[in-house]
Amino acid sequence: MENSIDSIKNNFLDELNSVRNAQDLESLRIKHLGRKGTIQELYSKLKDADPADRPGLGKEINALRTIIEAELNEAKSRYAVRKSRQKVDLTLPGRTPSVGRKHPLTLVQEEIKKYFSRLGFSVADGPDVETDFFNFAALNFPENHPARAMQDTLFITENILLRTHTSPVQIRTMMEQKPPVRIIAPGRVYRRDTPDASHSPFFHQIEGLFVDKRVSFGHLRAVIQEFARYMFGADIHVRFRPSFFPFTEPSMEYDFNCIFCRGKGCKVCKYTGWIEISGAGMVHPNVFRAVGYDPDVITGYAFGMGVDRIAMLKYNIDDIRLFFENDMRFLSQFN
Ligand code: 2NL
Repeated sequence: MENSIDSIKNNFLDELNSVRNAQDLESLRIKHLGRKGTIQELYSKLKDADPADRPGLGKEINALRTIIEAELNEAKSRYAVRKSRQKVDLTLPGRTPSVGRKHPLTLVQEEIKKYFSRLGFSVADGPDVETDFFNFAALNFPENHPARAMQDTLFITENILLRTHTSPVQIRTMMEQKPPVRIIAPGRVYRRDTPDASHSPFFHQIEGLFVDKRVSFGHLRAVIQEFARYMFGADIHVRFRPSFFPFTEPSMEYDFNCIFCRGKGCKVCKYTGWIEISGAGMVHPNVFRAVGYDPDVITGYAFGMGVDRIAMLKYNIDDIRLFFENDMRFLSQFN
């Protein structure tokens, strides 16, 4: 009995050495650990042994079984690694990495920035969370004036709010720099609005500001007119309408020829031939006072434009919410 335990062990180790694949290994396992395997056979022979020797022999058989199990397991894991390596087919074409793209709003924002940087404007930046002073008071919104209600502000505290326009960036810049100032302020702005196809509680604006001596309304008109041509084509005309903002005087709103019907009248422009873009005007003297400029010497124009709105026109998109849902089927169409 003792002899057969030893010879089974030696046989097993020899056989293990000549295992070449998973099949060999499995046959070896069945041969020794299977229901009719050598280990089971040893256990059944145990009852023929001298009762005095049985406990010792039992221990030896258990020890052998443990060794066989451990060796087989180790060989199996070694073999599994080899198997998975063999599976790599180096002739297969690689997986195409999915390349990121710019968001349509980023593309349009970059295009607008390019136009203004050619005219000498630099880009200014500021916080989304603002105070009443920078968002309202410095822009000549009187306290408790209905003009504040026009803005549908999202307040954080009585004094802290989410900016409703990027004008605070211009206020901060003017307080830090002396004229001339020639900047655009692109960024996200917030309003208390229920989302629908044309409203979102946040959207994107680019405001421009040019401050120097002897800046005129004519300069402003020319810059906007040229912008329309740059963005939508040489045949686009601009219409200026009188309007009111607390921070500009005089103030105007401006429309572009409908880019779909070129002014003839269609569904998009509601058969008017015009599409509203945004507002502009000459900086109000009270705004200059708030930032410490002398309104008797310093003049300036300012304008706003909605990036989302321009992107919707450019790409013929009829729902602003598409910009914020991050659906790859939508976003992957822009390059
Ligand atoms: C609009 C379009 C506008 C301005 C923004 C501005 C900024 C400063 C001073 C004066 Cl610091 N104006 N920005 C001017 C006119 C229009 O945005 O429709 N806003 C309600």
